[in-house]
Amino acid sequence: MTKHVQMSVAITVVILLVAWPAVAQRGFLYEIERTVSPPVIDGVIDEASYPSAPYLMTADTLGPDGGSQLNDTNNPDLTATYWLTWDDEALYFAARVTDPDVVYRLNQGSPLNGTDGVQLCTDHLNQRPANVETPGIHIHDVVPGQADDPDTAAYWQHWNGNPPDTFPNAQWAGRTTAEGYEVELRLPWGDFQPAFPQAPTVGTQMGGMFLLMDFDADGLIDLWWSSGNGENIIGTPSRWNDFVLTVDPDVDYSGDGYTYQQKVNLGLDPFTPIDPDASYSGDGWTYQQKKDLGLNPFSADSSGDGVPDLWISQHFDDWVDKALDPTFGSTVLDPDTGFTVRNAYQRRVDPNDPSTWPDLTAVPVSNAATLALLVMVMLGLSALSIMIMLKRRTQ
Ligand SMILES: [Ca+2]
Ligand SMILES: [Ca+2]
Ligand SMILES: [Ca+2]
Repeated sequence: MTKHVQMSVAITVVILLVAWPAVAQRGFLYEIERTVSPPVIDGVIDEASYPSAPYLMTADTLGPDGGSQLNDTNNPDLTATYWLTWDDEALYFAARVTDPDVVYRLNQGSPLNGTDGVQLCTDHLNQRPANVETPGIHIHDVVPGQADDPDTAAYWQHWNGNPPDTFPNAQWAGRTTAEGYEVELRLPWGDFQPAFPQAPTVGTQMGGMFLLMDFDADGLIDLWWSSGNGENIIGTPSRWNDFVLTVDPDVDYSGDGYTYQQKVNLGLDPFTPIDPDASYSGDGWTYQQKKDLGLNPFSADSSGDGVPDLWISQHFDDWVDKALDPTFGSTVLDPDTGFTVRNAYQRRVDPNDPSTWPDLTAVPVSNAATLALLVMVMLGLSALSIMIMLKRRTQ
């Protein structure tokens, strides 16, 4: 165990023993909403790609938007606003902290615990182990640094339960602000170790937690807030919170004008754009061809009247209006018999050539066959009766 981890676990144990009796209780559910475009990791949280409703920790809030205050504080203005989002490539984390007394790297040997900063804890395989040193348990420490001092530029330090170290492609950035600091972190899914058995998708569940550390010039920790249920649970991943990957069903994630829910309802991948040269209607016309005609590019029967667009186009002039008319299939072609356009399609006859139309008033073949069978049965029964009568006479 490295020094800073030993210190982290030691603080955890002390806090648990002294102030917070162990409560075998999980934390809160944090929904991680998918982003349409990846955030720019530059230390400035100004992009619309972050979900509009971040999670907030203040001294007065508890619950999914709050946290657990683990030390007394003389810093009542301290708040932390957290954003988490995701796409096919990565998990993104950002935090905006209001802290009027920002200090960094008080303890160079233990940067995870000796500086103002935020931590994101991840149990990406949702293993829920009791031991923080279990492989797959990761703690990410993000510190904003000081813009006027290149030696204390923004940094990120990662600890995981089972070396060798992971996340070779992580990106991070931070900066101080008039109110405190902001940090951003990008963690590619491919860097998580052990690897995901399959790429994370909507509904993927993980364990996770946020942590906010606050120091001032005396170097002693003033506040350690976690998003848990009233205790510092960093050393016990089984008590971390629930993270779940979600989407907004009303958002267009593929940039083709269709929302997530519309794509799902059509049976299409909501994250893959429509290909205008592909056919989605089953009638051979491409998406763009049907779209240009004003027809439904996802159906062979735009009007839903049982008569396909293609068949109408083969038999009628001004056919697009007819293909869009939901009453067109009920149009009567022969007033004497009630023969309709839909009847013509169903029998595959020419709607413009009455000589091809069947006589709907004739007894259907199936009925004639039933009648013939009945007659044969009756004849058979009659013959049987006659034979029985003849037999009785001869006795
Ligand atoms: Ca940014
Ligand atoms: Ca501080
Ligand atoms: Ca139709």
